[in-house]
Amino acid sequence: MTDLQTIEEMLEKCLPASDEGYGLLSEAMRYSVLGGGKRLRAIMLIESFRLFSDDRELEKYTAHPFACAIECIHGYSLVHDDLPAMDNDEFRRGALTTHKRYGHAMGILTGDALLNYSMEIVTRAGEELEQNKPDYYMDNMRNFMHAARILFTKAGAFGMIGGQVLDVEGFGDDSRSDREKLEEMCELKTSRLFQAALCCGAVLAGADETAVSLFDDIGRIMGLAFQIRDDILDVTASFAETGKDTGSDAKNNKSTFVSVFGLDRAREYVGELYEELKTMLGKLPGDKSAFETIFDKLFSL
Ligand code: GRG
Repeated sequence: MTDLQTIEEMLEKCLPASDEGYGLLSEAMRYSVLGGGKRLRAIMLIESFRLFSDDRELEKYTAHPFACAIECIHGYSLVHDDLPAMDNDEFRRGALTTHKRYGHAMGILTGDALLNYSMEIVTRAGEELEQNKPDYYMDNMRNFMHAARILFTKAGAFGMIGGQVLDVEGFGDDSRSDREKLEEMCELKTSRLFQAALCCGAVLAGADETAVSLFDDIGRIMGLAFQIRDDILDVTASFAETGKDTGSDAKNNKSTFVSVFGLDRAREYVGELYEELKTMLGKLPGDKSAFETIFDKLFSL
């Protein structure tokens, strides 16, 4: 499996140097992205690429920059999610949240900069592919553009940001059950980025539509299981285990899978989704051990 060290080095190299640019912005960008994190999305993007291609040169020019870009997007979403206008959290990854460390305005600007930087990384990678590997460029540009669209759409207004709007603003006049509403929000807010990671990797490697669509389903279920697990940890785990403020959902009066289902049923539900994920993985080709390890670690509660 892609090791954490490799991802850290890639991110380290790809982010602007601390003393570059204006004020403390580059330093705050590095603080927000490099300060720990499981790198799940980057690892899954690269692993889904490897399931369909063993071309390490193509991986370097396409999957690696996309992996950095998705971690920047994930980093920005956490920075903004922690802001006083949203969850108002003080700790993340065992350290002060970005706005607590650099101030509210810089929290907003750092998130903005990271989102924009993700697009800089992807577009720069496209140019580098054209300049350094013109034959690869001709063969792979279509997949590259398709992956870029997937990434930015899944993270956007009709994806992750849309989910955050539902989280912050609620559902208005909507007669569906709490469970249906919660699942819709979670599929947008949490699943979309996992789907982006899995689908981008597969598309960049030239996987066919059936495989990409299966990965889309896997990402959807994974996000659901991940969010339920996060809701469970919010009431059961300590700061030492999560590195962030626990009890945050109750503090913000949020409807969660634990408040809707109760703790036992929420745990059971994660187990059911975990089984579903393993069955879906079985339908993909090749060595899926990296995904099996990730799912075991996350979901065998
Ligand atoms: C602000 C537009 C905008 C979106 C925010 C991601 C998100 C949407 C909100 C985070 C809320 C939250 C805590 C959801 C639970 C799932 C989640 C994304 C947890 C954090 O992801 P990890 O555990 O983080 O992969 P690390 O630190 O390991 O990178």
